[in-house]
Amino acid sequence: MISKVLIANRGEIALRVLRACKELGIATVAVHSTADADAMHVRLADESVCIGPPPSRESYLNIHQIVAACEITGADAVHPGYGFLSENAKFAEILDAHGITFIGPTAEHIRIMGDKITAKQTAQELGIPVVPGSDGEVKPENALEVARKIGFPVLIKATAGGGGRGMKVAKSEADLEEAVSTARSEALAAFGNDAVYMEKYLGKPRHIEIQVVGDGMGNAVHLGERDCSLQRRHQKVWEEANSPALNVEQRMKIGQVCADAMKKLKYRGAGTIEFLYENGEFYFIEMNTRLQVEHPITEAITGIDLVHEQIRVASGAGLSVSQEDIVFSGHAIECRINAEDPRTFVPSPGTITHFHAPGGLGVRVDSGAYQGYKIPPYYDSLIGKLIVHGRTRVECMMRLRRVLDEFVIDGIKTTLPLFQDLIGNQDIANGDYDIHWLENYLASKTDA
Ligand code: MV4
Repeated sequence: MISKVLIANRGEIALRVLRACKELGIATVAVHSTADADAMHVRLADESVCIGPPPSRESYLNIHQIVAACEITGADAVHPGYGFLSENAKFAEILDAHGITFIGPTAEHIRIMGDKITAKQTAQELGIPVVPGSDGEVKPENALEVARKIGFPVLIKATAGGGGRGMKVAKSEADLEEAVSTARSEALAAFGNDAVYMEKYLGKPRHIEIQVVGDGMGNAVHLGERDCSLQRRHQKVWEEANSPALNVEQRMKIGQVCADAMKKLKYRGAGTIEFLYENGEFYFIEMNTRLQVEHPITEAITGIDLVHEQIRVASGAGLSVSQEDIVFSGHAIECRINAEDPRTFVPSPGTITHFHAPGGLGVRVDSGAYQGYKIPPYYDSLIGKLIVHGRTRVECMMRLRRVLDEFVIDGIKTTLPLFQDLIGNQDIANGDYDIHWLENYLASKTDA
């Protein structure tokens, strides 16, 4: 059994994990940089340890400091949250070597899915549909032959990339050589690994991801999908569960394919299998071996606490639910609230002078912000997530509109006005959008 969890993260996700630990009667240790000494999760934790100065590489990414904090406090488990060290296989191995439970997958599975070529090969072996493409790495000498087999347009991707980093489109043979060499040199510069692979480029897909949880012993369940197509520069802005594009049969089918794959893999912990969805077909692109920012909308429609499940599985207690126990009810939408100018998206750190979170049936606000809190400039600009649930998508949208008008955050600029704009848009009301819709919409507004 786990008795004390060190939360190796900050901001809203650190608070979210802390809440799950407290509900399970588990002691909590917060770690923070000198810039986060006043953070909400530090105030609410049983103990806290300052692990360094503001820069992430000297604090939240500093494995030695985090392990030392475990030793000092006697924490017997670490929850990594998302980002930072959450998908760092070396970190998972180091914790294992110290006899500290890593609340997440095995280092082996983190490594397999972190390399996008081995991730895709593994997905295919497990029976998950993938994007047509190269069978492994592509080099300048075989790129043309591979591209002709796939058919243009093709997309060149870095195997060490992910999240949209290091991708290059080649529309025709004329573009190919430069696209491959540019992708390789950018991958080498960004990730220290120049290996690239090639896929058929899908023009107008949706981004639909499946939530899975495995117990590491061959049991696994799926918790439905999330539609994350509304993104700007690979940053998700608005996510929905269910996807407006799927029906129940499609949901159950792709969900079962993913759950069966995780059983075969003996996957341990929470994971997200990412697909592009186009013309009724799913195409695997990546798997994330961590809890995702947008997990609360899945919790809203299933009633299952995903961090409880992560902690149960990490302690060897197995899943609390079988697939038959999981009932999907209603519709949920998450809006990511960033401390940014709503038009230019330029970060807007500073002190929050007024903070009033909305409430009522089906309303959840995951945020560590409070009146008087100073948003530091050192980290990403997410200051909170607004999650709204309704029995139907229409009810959810009606509630979201009311909640957006009730939310007060003064003293800094936030992206709340963007959502007040989107909630009144006809395409959004119809759920009629793909991965390019938001950037096209924003571009049309600045052109106007
Ligand atoms: C693609 C694609 C089109 N065709 N792969 C971007 C981030 C990473 N998850 C994979 N991404 C894409 N892969 C093929 N074969 C388009 C994207 C993409 C994208 C995917 C999901 C959500 C937003 C996106 C924005 C731009 C490009």
